[in-house]
Amino acid sequence: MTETRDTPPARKPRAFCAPPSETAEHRAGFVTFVGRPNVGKSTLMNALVGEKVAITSSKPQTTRRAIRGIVHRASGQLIVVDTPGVHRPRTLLGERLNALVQDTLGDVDVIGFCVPAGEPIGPGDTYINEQLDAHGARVRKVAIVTKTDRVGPERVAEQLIAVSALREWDLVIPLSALTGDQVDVLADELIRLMPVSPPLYEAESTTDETEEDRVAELIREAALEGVSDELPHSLAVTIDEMIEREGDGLLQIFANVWVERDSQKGIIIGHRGSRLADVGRRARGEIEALLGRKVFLKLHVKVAKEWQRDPKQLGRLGF
Ligand SMILES: Nc1nc2c(ncn2[C@@H]2O[C@H](COP(=O)(O)OP(=O)(O)OP(=O)(O)O)[C@@H](O)[C@H]2O)c(=O)[nH]1
Ligand SMILES: [Mg+2]
Repeated sequence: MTETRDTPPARKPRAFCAPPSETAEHRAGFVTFVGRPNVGKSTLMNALVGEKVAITSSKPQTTRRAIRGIVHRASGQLIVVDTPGVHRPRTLLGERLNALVQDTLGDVDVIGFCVPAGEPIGPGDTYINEQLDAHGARVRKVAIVTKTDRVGPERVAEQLIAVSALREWDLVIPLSALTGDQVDVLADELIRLMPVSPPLYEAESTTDETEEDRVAELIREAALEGVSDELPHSLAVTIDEMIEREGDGLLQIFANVWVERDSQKGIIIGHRGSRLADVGRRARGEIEALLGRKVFLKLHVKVAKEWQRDPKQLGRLGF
């Protein structure tokens, strides 16, 4: 028997659950967002997932790993792979981050090329666009004009025309991850481009990042705020231990904030430790929100000389 719209309102609504039928055509697959640093890739992934899976900041090179965020919709599932911004590498770390992006591009169903609405398309963007040629028609290509809330409709239209001239895209879409405008439209369109497939992740999961990695990233995000020049690039965070205190069960987190030079250590710590205390306070708030419990956070600032250029130290820091 089919249900009609005349169903009496008194009747208890059924929980929505897509029946496993052949006509349902549940789709699932991988999409990666690529683009220059700072164009809003991680903010967009978080908006799609509905949770802060990746840290974001106004500093370039915020993302340093391929981070997966899972988007669940009735019609399908998207596994978003957020990647580091592609840039001209100046260090071994930079080279490795660019190589990571290249590797990721070969592994996905859809590539989402991101350009901000307010900045003209430049050599950095055209370089990345050319890299997409290596991935044939099997990989769908979508252009995403980000940060539309920052400009007027005329500028958005200009950018849509400019990006459309780069290649024949499967989709060109303007959106704002900040206001959420068009984010759901993108999710629906991306699902339509995915292969028919059962869900690849369980319904509750939003990422496969470990708790420890997420905690380290939240500390790095807090440390990034307010620093400038080379310092954002020089920061790395590792976790020594996350352990419950006997008695009250308080979660104790012991973490290291790495910098590359002694002078940077002083900046991070600040006058009488004031800056580090502030970083710790902000990070702890975010970590408690993520884990849903009280934590004690102890940060140590350490120097790993020129770690961005040193293969051994890069390995130790997880790159
Ligand atoms: N106004 C506005 N700002 C945005 C939007 N999306 C991102 N931003 C801001 O742009 C900055 C960079 O955002 P991210 O998401 O970290 O950029 P990214 O492309 O992941 O950067 P990398 O990881 O360094 O490559 C942050 O300050 C964000 O708050 C948006 O839709 N509107
Ligand atoms: Mg990012």
